[in-house]
Amino acid sequence: MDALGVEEKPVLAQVENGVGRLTLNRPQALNALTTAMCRDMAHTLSQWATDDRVRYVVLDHNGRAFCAGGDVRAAARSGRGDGEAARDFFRTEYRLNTLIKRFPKPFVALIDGVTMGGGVGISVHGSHRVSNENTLFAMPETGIGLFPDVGGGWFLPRMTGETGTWLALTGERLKGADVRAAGISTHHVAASDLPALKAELLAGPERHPKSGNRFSDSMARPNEFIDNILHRYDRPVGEPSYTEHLEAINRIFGKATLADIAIALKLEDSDWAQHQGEVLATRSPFSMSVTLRHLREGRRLETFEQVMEMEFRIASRLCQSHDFLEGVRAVLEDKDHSPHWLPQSIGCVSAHSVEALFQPLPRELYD
Ligand code: QUE
Repeated sequence: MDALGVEEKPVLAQVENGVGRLTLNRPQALNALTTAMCRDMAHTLSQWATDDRVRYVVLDHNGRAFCAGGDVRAAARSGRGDGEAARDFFRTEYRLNTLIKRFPKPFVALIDGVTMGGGVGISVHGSHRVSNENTLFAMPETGIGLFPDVGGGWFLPRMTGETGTWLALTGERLKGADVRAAGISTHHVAASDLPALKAELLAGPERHPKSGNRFSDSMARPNEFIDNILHRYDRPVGEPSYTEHLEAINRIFGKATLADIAIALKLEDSDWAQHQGEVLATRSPFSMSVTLRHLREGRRLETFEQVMEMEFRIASRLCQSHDFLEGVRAVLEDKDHSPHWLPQSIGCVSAHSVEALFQPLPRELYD
């Protein structure tokens, strides 16, 4: 509600100057995505896909965070019951991720600030992602008993070497230029340049005075128009700050099983590896086992849609699982940050219980 008691829309949509602008507008919840927000954005984007007034889309946000994730508290509330609302959320969110992946026009996400989980899913699949020094990326789901969804099964195993496996299992955060160096963003700009960049993107192309309302030649190729703007603001980034660990990341996180990865971290003679091992020890063993299997399968699958179907099978079941409900309780509700995972250790996760999440769902759960 604003000062006058008027309900604020959680997503703002407008078309101006040939540009479709979506603005995440739930700043008090760090723009965490609700089912209604995902449905709203999906509805708007599917119209803009064929609307000639829209040459490209710009996604930005109000408040300090771009998007902290999905409304997982609501999903857990549903998961404590029949899980129907949680499945409705994941179904809607994944359809939005797919729409963005398949969007037929340029899609520019300005990932300024916290961009985690669900926030990654509405940006990383777009054609253009613009980071700055305030961008903070993570897929932190194994810390709440979930798994890196929203197309994590697609983009994580397609990152250099085993970088994606490392980020997915540990939930490690990437900051600023590292987001660009890792290929999560396509362009990296100075935060102080963002207002001017945004103004140029939203001003769209000049219109030809003689052709009335028709767009100028530059707008016949919106990709060139956008690339030209972004190129002028783009700042070079060097090697990622974790370059010195890449050899160990590829060697250790490339192991066949989670137990092998955990043991290899323990045996490695470096403070960095010891720290990674300590981080893994705080994450859900079941979630990490599911995540590793999910990324290996996602690397093999040929289409984004196949990955999203796999993710829906997993999420539909995981939303009612012990570790998810416990993770949300410990991290987001009680905030004691001491979840009691079941099973407690990596060695006790049964392959059968992991496998069960990947099995086809009864037909009626898809729609
Ligand atoms: C893992 C997650 C999420 C998370 C923390 C995790 C997530 C999410 C939020 C979040 C944070 C602040 C909010 C909010 C949600 O935190 O998905 O509404 O105000 O949305 O460790 O996956």
